[in-house]
Amino acid sequence: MTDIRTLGEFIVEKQSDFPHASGELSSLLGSIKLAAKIVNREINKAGLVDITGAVGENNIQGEEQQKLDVYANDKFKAALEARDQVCGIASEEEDEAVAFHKPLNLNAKYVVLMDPLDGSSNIDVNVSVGTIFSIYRRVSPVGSPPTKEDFLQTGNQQVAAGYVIYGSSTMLVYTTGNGVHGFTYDPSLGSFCLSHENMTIPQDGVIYSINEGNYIRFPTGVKQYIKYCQEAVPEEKRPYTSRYIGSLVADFHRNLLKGGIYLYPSTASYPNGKLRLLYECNPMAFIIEQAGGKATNGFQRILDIPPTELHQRVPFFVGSTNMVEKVEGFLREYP
Ligand code: AHM
Ligand code: MG
Repeated sequence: MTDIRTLGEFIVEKQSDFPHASGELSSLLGSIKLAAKIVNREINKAGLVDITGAVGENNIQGEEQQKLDVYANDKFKAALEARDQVCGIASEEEDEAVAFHKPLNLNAKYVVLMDPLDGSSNIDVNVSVGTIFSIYRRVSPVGSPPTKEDFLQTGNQQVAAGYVIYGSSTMLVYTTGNGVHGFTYDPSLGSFCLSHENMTIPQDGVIYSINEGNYIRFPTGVKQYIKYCQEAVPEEKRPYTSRYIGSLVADFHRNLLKGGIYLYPSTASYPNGKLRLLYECNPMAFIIEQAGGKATNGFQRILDIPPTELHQRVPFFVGSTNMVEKVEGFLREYP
């Protein structure tokens, strides 16, 4: 047997990285791991829905079949409530933050913000989707329900963040502020196994990821950057390669491994960009910075933007440091 290290073992091993670690954060990550396995199992069966009963119909137990994003939301929420380390959650699938009311939850130190199934429109066509999560220590007193201030913390206060990619294989990638580590799911073992320790993103890359269908209403600086990407300058490896899956987690994961930039600027339909600061941009920004990359709204570090509302959107530029700085330069030049 080779030296397989499971996610559970790795988390325990790394627990000493935290001052005053008491195992609560490890247990919390354990609930995320469990929910990810349950969601993974369901996503793998997604193509069978037409055979076993379409969404909106009743299954054999008389329960209504749920859309997978609602299913994922319910599973993550239930797993987080069950282990008593979390006093409440906020989710892209919920209008308001959800407080957990059991006495043990009221005494818990953490809140979790999540996008339970990002890119869910891709499921019907068998394209990768993901879960994104972000963990904060509450600022309200323990023993009481969480408050708005617990959820509206600035990204630089995150204690952990990560994502699960349900792709050709399923992976969980996370950071607690001591590097970024990736684990690949082995279905035969039922375990996430350490496959990518200390992930780092190359400072430069040749991949740019953006929905160019929105080009006409992009800010001029972004248009100029796209032109720059497309120019033929062989000694600078340009033209770059365009790759856009339309699943943030999948586009981000590829760029993290290979080097590249993901851009979602303001568009005609989304004047503030489409992606949500709390559920998508902050966790991905924490991960990319820990991997040596950069994340901004074009002008300001994502992790320093004070949130004003739960479902707030921001323009998002994330990836290899030199590429993000290049687009920032164009945005400054063409305001
Ligand atoms: P969602 O949270 O509603 O799934 O939307 C987020 C997704 C991202 O995964 C993806 O990068 C982006 O929306 C794609 O948007 P578009 O189709 O406008 O390019
Ligand atoms: Mg999303």
